[in-house]
Formats: sequence, structure tokens, C-alpha cells
Amino acid sequence: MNSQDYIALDEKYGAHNYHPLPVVISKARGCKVWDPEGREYFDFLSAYSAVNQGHLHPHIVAAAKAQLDTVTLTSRAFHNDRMGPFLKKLCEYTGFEKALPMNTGAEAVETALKAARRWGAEVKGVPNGRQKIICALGNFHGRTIAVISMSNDPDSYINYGPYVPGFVKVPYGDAAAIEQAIDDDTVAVILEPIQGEAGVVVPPEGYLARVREICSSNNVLMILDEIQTGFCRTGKRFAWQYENARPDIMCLGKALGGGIMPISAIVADHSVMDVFTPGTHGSTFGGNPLAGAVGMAAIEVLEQERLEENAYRLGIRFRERIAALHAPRVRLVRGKGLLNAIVFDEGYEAYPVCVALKEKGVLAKQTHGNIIRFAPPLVITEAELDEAVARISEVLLSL
Ligand code: IF1
Repeated sequence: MNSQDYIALDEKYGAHNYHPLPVVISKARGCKVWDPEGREYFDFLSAYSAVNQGHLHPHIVAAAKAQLDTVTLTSRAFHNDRMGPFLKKLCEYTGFEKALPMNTGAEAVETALKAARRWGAEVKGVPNGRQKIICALGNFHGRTIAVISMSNDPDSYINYGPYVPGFVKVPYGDAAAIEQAIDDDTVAVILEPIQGEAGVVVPPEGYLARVREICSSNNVLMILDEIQTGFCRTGKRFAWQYENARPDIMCLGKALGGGIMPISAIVADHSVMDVFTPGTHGSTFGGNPLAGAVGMAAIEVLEQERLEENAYRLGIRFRERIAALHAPRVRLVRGKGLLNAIVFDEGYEAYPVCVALKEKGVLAKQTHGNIIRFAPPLVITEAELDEAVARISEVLLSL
């Protein structure tokens, strides 16, 4: 079978909830992927930042393979010998006291929302049913009903009502708007440190630090969704570290699974995490021993290879090179670390640009029509980045 055959099968048997680029990936390694015809591409999406460590990182693959010969799934009805060491590592790497493992990012966000509501009722003293959570316009936190109830993107929420109540939406990047929205029933504020799906929207400097102050002085929890920005993507281990705006709850996912399997978690300190008591939350697969082994190895790679430093350095290089092109149609390039976006003129349709990039051997995906996100695996070398930038430049200058 060739690429066309595989695409035809997806079209025929798969729900049409995606419009992928016409490329089939059948092999991957590091920052490169290959199609069934053997064509090579740079992966500048990294599965939306889920493969920060690069495809098939040997350390993570070895951990997974070894675990496949011992035990993979126990449920949380029993202990297993991989979860504890994994959670200890996760707490040490993030600097929090406790972790609660789930599987997908949306589940981590749901877990954070549940923790905040319960904390509101049990610690803050908000009558149950009145808890309010403030979220930002333009957010993307996942696809579940509660999570899309926070969304103002019609694609995400339209015709999925009735929506979950208790969310207050304020403009992103405006700390005063958060302060004004807080009342006695407010239990939490949830934000992405950089809005990924919105087009890599970087908030004004000082925003997160100010939100941290506002939350602290109003006895409101600060929840940061670092599912996409976390684990070195933006040039720090976590994006909040740029402003030392340590949240009360941090949502993690994507790269925690090392590109191998869905692994997510929330981390928090005792004062928040202790609201969960036996039976009040859980997951069949969360904390399974295979995830423990893979998650542990995934963090070890980030740590040992100091991938935040590579992301920081090469991110600057990427933005400088693209900006220096002064390419037609390109309005600006923005981002932090290796989470970047090229923003084209308003109304310019970027999908054909992605197809042209694909023809030149660079895979990237547009968001909101006129924006293309560029987020290669963080193991990319300077030489590889330069090679990819040369190809991207060719396409941009030809528009
Ligand atoms: C899709 C976007 C990225 C996320 C943040 C939670 C989740 C995500 C900040 C949920 C997931 C993914 C989901 C994927 C596309 C992708 C995406 F374009 F939609 F917004 F990355 F930018 N918080 N983002 O970015 O995690 O439940 O998927 O594990 O839905 O098509 P999940």
C-alpha cells in the first residue's frame, strides 16, 4: 500500500473530525519522520509537543521494552512498583509535593478543575454548587464537555450543549480583568502560560506574576495548564519559571509520555491535593506501571540532556532567522523556546503554505487559518535547525 491508499482508508473508515496534511508517516526517529515511499521530513509539530525528547528516544524505548517483560497494568486497586518512583521523580523535577497521575491532557485539566472545586467547598468554604472558576478567552484545554465549556472557539464547543456552568471567561493577558471577575465564590483561575492553539499567543511580560499575586491575595487557586508549554518546550522546564509564578496546581501531559503513550498528571502541594480521599477520583489506567517506567525515562531524558537549554538557544536562532527574511505575507514570528508561530497577514490562508512546506520536507500545521506553529523535537541540533530553516525560508520567500 502507498500513501494514497492509507489516506483513502482513513477517509472511508475514520470519522471526519480532522483535516490532516496529505502525508502518511510510517517511520520516525529523533526530529525526522518518513513516509511509506521513503521521503524524509523534519517534524516541526512534534505531535503538538508530545515528542519533545524526539521520536523513539533510545532511553525511553529501552525503558518501555524492559517494562513490557515485567508488568504493564494493575489498576489502582493494588500498588505497583513503578508508580511511586515515577511520582517521586515527577515531584522532584517539578518542585511540588504530590502528583496525581491520569492519561490524557483533558483528564489532567478535569482533575485540576475537580481539585479546585473540592478545595473551594472544603477549604475555602464556598457552598457546593456555587464554585466559580475563571478562564481565559482563546483557551484550549482539551475536548471533554467540562473543558469545552470553558472554550469560546465555536469549532470546539458548537452544538455540544448543555454546557457545564461555573466558568467565567475573561480576556487573556489582562490581569486586571481577572481581579475584577473574582468574587466570594471564585475558587480558581486557569490559564495557559502561552496560548498554544490560539496561535502561540505570548501574554504581556509580568502577566503571570501579577495573576499569581492576585490569586494569593484573594485566596484563589492558580492553575496553570503546562500540557503544551511544559517539559522544556519554551526554554525553561516550565513556562511559569520565566516569572517565578509558581501555580497551586499544574496540569501536565504530552511530553510526559515521552512520545510513546498518553501519560498526564496534576502536581500540587499537600494543602490542595489532600482534598482527594479514597474513591473521590481515579482512573483505570492512570499510574499504570508501563506509564511509570516510560514517564520516568521521559523525565530523565529532559533532565540529562538539559533540553530546556537547547530549546532556549535554538528558539532565539529560529525567530531571528525567520524575522530577518522580511518575507512577503509574514506579519511576525513569535514564541518562546521552540514553541513558535509565524503569523501571516490577516485573512491569509496558511494551509497551502503547509502543503508547500511538506513538499520541501518540513511538516508543520496551521492554526486559525493564518498562523503556522513551528515546534520541532527539542533534541534537534543546530545544523538540523539551520537545514530546516533554509527550507522554510525558500517557501516563505516564494509566496
Ligand atoms: C487535538 C490544539 C495543540 C493542550 C493544552 C490540554 C490539552 C491540549 C494546552 C488536551 C491539547 C492538542 C489536542 C489536539 C491538538 C492539540 C493542540 F491545536 F488543539 F490546541 F497542541 F495546540 N491543554 N492539545 O494544548 O490534551 O487531552 O489532547 O491529551 O485535540 O486535536 P489531550
